[in-house]
Amino acid sequence: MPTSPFDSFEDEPNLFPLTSPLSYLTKQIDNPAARPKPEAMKKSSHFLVLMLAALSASLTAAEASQLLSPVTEDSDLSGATGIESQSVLPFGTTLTPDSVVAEDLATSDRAWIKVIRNTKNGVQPIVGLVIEGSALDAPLLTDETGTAEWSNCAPRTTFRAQIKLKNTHLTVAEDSEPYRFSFQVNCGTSVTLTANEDSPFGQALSIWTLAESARRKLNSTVGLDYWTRNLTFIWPENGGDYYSFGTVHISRGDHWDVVLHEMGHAIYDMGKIGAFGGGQHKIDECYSPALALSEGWASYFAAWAAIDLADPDARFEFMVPRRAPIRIENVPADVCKGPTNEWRVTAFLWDLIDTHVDGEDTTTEGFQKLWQALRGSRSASIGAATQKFKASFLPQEDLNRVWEQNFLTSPLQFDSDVLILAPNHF
Ligand SMILES: [Ca+2]
Ligand SMILES: [Ca+2]
Ligand SMILES: [Zn+2]
Repeated sequence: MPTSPFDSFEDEPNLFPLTSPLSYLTKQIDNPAARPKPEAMKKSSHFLVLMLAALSASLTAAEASQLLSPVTEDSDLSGATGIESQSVLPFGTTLTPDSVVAEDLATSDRAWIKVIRNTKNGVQPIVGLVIEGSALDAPLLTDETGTAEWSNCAPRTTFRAQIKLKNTHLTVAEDSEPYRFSFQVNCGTSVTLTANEDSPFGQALSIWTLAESARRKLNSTVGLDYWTRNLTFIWPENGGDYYSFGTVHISRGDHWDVVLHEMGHAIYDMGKIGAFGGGQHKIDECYSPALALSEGWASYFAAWAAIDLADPDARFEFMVPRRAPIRIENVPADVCKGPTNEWRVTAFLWDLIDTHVDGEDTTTEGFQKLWQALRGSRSASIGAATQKFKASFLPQEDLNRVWEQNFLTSPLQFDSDVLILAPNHF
């Protein structure tokens, strides 16, 4: 069994606490592969501290490569067009709905507020929006249909409703301030705010409802006790899509799979699922075991959050334009073979939880079991993660079958509970 390079951080309560010893911060910034891009540097409030720390640093490359990288570099996922097509929007943090329509209700003592987004796949409800206003005793919350009810209002009263894209766990922001919008609500009416698919309003609401829906799904599946800080999504990010120092950066809010992939990095980080490998990666190539695991797990999270487990052709839509759609139930044969490829890591994890039978895969374990097995483990590779699965819930034969089918390499071998893999597996 390989030694985890992160054993010494086992008790670190938070990956990037402001109170970290300088040496710990220093090691992160000194890792060339982990060095944030200029855009990330500008955004990071930790940067000055890190720079000061780096001045007194002297780590060997080998030492540096053993350390966690807090920065992901996902230019392959974004594609060139996704990065260059956005410029900083001129409206600040105030969003303008694409349409607002009010209709009279049959009853005069209540009002409905509905927020939706039109997409080519249908109408998407915007869930979990917090509606505030002077006429309200308590804030209202939009439900799974994007609707909130103002009940028992005094007939003919009216108020200015305000919505901020922020709750206890999430923020969607231009920089540090959350986006907001306001509109008038009259008692006795139904007001519907509609977003276009890729307008500024539509992109901001897309990020919000993707993240909030995934948060709710996590809450009902594995709980949220690891979610210890407000997770901010910065959009629009000209520097492309990446996760850096606890913050998610998004170039296109309407690209659901990339948004959820970047959120996946944050969940992986907070849940201490595995190591981060730094540097560039191309989805169809092989690289370091840690990079393949962190990228593969992030896409697996995106798939779990948004794709039907019974889908016979589970795939992403926008991710990696040069290869889109990225098919994860059936991986193309030309993708680099073996467990150091992120696409195959995603497909392997997906086969463990999906309900569609393909080839030798009949495994239908829950997301929860994989989560419990990996949570806090900071696994260094998919091989190390698979060992955890074997130890906690799945027989070796089943793992071997799914492994072989997805990585196209020989199955895992166990000898007296010690994992033995071909050299390139770690
Ligand atoms: Ca499959
Ligand atoms: Ca399966
Ligand atoms: Zn990534």
